[in-house]
Amino acid sequence: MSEDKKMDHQSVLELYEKDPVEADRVFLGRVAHKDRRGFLKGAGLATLGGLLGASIPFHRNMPSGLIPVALADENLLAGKDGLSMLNDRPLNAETPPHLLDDAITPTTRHFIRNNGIPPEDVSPDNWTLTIDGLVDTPMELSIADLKSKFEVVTMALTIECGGNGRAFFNPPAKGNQWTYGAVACSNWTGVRLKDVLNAAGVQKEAIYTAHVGADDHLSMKEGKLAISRGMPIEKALTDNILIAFEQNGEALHPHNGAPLRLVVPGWPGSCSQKWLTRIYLRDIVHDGPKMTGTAYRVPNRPVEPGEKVDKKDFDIIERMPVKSLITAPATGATVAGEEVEVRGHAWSGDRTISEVHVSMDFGVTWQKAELDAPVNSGAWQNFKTKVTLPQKGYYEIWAKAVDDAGDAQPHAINWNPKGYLNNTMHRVAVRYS
Ligand SMILES: Nc1nc2c(c(=O)[nH]1)N[C@H]1C(S)=C(S)[C@@H](COP(=O)(O)O)O[C@H]1N2
Ligand SMILES: [Mo]
Repeated sequence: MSEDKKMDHQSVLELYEKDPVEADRVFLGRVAHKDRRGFLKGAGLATLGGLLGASIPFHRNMPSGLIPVALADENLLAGKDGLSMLNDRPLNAETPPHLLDDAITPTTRHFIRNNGIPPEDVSPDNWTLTIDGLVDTPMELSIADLKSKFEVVTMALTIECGGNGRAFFNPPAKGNQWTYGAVACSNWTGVRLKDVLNAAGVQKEAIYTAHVGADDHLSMKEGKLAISRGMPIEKALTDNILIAFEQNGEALHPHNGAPLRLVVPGWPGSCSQKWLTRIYLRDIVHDGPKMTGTAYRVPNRPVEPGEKVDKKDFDIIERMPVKSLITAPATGATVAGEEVEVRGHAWSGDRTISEVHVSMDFGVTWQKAELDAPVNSGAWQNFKTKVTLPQKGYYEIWAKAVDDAGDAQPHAINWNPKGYLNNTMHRVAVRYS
């Protein structure tokens, strides 16, 4: 924030002098590719004028944080609809719950969680995926190879960021302050990871996958990865993990990993490597960026809110916990009649949801909602019910999902230092007037 303030008083040229990468971000709405980093530098105003198709008589008045409206189609959230931006570098944006009402999340409403800077050239024709490490036959596959050599399947798969709900941690946890909307269930078309790994021949020493994407680290240092996570080989060989090249019947959105990504439903979103270029098999637990330390890990024992926990007491997060989201009514809604339809989705890691209960009296009484079966394994389940509000006034609608192992959503956050796995019940405010 204070940095932004300082920059307001610099001219365009000064900003390019001092920090060309930041200047690109400010003026182009993104960071230019490494070969063209700071490309307005030197040419400066003339180039900016060129982009705008005119000189800028009042350029001295332009606050440097101002993106010229004429460049607005370079908008960071182009192709997205109604998302709220939590951070612009790296780009992180979540979707308000009422915009997640569809059974299948439209691409325009699929959240964005970037750890680094997305690649610029995402043409599907030049893309290759390398499968190597502890496999019998290392492979380099184009997207056309994937389509022709393996069965192509379409599945609805839920991706939820491990940090969804972090905003409600007390004491707060550092990181993106996701509220509810770092979750989505798009239709993904691709090939099964399992089929590709089996074709390469999984060697018996292989215990873990390692995923590599083409995005740059925030530092833009050549070869430095923003994130590289993996999963146990048994998980990687399950049926519902896709190497996807289509999202809702079209090319992937550039921020959702175009042209190729992993989709690992039920586990932290970070397993679902975007801009996927390589998967290698290892005989150790993968130790790439954001696999080690306390990243995507929680204490292996109950801790008190605010407690300092030794690194060695953290375990890697595997399946995500049971959770639900109320997508209608929108919180803050005013309803005219006593009968209100409540809708939403529920999901639980690798399990299925067996029941969703809804309350409108602060959890004293509950009614069972109608619950759909998942359209396939890895998809969230839709629920709906009608509640009857006894008289005019303020109500809270709560939802509580229960999974097939009997786990239910808690009231209180299971606090952990990094702010992961908040699966507390969703509450929405409704006024009947
Ligand atoms: N290459 C790459 N893959 C990535 C990430 C990333 O920063 N780079 N972010 C991960 C995280 S933390 C999440 S939650 C999901 C989010 O997927 P989405 O942005 O398509 O919603 O992508 C994962 N895959
Ligand atoms: Mo994430």
